[in-house]
Amino acid sequence: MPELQLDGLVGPSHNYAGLSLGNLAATRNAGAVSSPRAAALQGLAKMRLVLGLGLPQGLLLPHERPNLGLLRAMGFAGTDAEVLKAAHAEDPALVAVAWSASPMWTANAATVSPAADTADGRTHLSVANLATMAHRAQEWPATLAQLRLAFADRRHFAVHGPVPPSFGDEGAANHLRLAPAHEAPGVEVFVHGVNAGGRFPARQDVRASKAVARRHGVAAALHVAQADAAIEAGAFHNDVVAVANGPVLLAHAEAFADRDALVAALAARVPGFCLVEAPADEISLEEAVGSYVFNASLLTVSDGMALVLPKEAEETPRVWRWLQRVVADNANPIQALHVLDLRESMRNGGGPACLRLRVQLSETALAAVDPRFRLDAATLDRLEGVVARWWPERIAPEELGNPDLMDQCRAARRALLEALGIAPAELGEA
Ligand code: SUG
Repeated sequence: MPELQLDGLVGPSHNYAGLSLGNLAATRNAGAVSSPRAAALQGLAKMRLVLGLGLPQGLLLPHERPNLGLLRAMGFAGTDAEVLKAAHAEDPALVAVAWSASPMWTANAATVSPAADTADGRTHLSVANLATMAHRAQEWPATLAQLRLAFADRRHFAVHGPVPPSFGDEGAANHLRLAPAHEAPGVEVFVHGVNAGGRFPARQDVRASKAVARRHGVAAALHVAQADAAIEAGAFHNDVVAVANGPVLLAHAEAFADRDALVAALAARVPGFCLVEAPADEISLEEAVGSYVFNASLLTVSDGMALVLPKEAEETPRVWRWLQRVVADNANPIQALHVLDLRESMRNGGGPACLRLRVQLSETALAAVDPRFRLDAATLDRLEGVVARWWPERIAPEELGNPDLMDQCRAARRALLEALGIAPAELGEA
C-alpha cells in the first residue's frame, strides 16, 4: 500500500522572525536574513529524492502572504500597501506573523487516520487548529481549502474542520501510527504535552487529540504524554524526538513521560513491533534536538526502510555513529540513510519530517487524489523553474514593511498556481 508524501512547498515569504517560543532553532535565528529561493529549491530536491525512492510524492501550496486579512481584522485600513505600511510602523511583530511561511511544515497541517484504522473504512483527515502560536493559528482555513480540493472524493476521504481553538492541536507532528504493514489495522499513538510551569508551552492538548481520534473513529488509539524534559529541551513537537513507520518506532529514550508503559502497550498490540531507541547516555536530548536525527522521514522502500535525514545529523558525530550502528543492525529493517541540505527550513526548526504530511492510501484511493497535488519529475522541473524565476533571493527583517516585496510574493504564488493549473477560486480565494 503506497504512502503519499505531501510536502509543503516553501513559500516566497520564508523569513526568520523567531515567532515560535520553545522552538530553539527559530528563536536563535530571529532576525537573520533568509533565502526563500534556496529554501524552496532545497525542499523540491527532497521531493525529488523521495520520488526517486519509489514513493508517491505530492505537495501542498504556500498560503497567500502577507495575510492582509489578518491585518485588516486587527483594524488597519486603506489600500493593501497602506495597510502593510501602517501595520509595520506600529507593530512590526504583528506584521511578521502575517508574513510567516509556516504552512511549509505540513506535518502540522492535519492528522491523518488511514482507512484500515477507522470505523467507516475511509481515510480521515482533521485540519490542525495550531492555536498555540499566532502565526500558525492563521493557517487552517487555507489548509482546509486545499485538503477539501485534493481529497474531494467522499467515497474514500473524510476531511474534518479544526477542533475548537481552546484545545491546541498541531496535527500529525504529535501522532504516530504503528502497524505490521501500512494496509493492516494500526495502533495510533496520539502524543500530547503537559509541561505545567515550564519555560515552553505544550502545544498539543490531550482533549484535542481525543477529539480527533473520536471524530476519525479510530479503533485503536493510545494517548500518551511527551516528557516535560523533552519540551524543555526544545521538542516543541513530539516528531523532534520520535518517528514511526510500519512496526518500527525510532525514538529517544527520554521522549515520553512513561516510556515503559508505551513500549509495553505497543509490544502487546503491534505484531512485529520493533523499537529502535537511542539511550540518553549515547545521545542527549540536547543532541537529539540540535541534530534533528529523529525528525527524519522513515520510509518503506523496496528493500526495507530508509531514513531521510538533515545534514545536521551527519555533522553531529555521536548521532552519526549511532545511525551507522542502526543501519548495520539486522534486528531492524532500516537499511539506508539519505542526507539532505535543508538548512533554510532547519533554521526555523523544520526538518525532513516537519516538511511532509503522510497519507497512507490504497491504490484506488490514491488514484482519487486530485492529480494537481501529485508530482512527477517533469512537474518538479517546472516548479524549479517557477521558483528560480519568481521567489525572492533573500529577505531581511526590515523588508517586511515593503509593499514591493508583497507584490513580488503575490506574483510568485500566482505563477505557482498557474503552473499547477489550480485557479484561486478553487481555493476560495478571490
Ligand atoms: O511551528 N517554526 C515551526 C516549525 C514547525 C516544525 N514542525 C514539526 N516539528 N512538525 C513551528 O515552530 C518558525 C517561524 C518563525 O519563527 O518565523 C516556526 O514557526
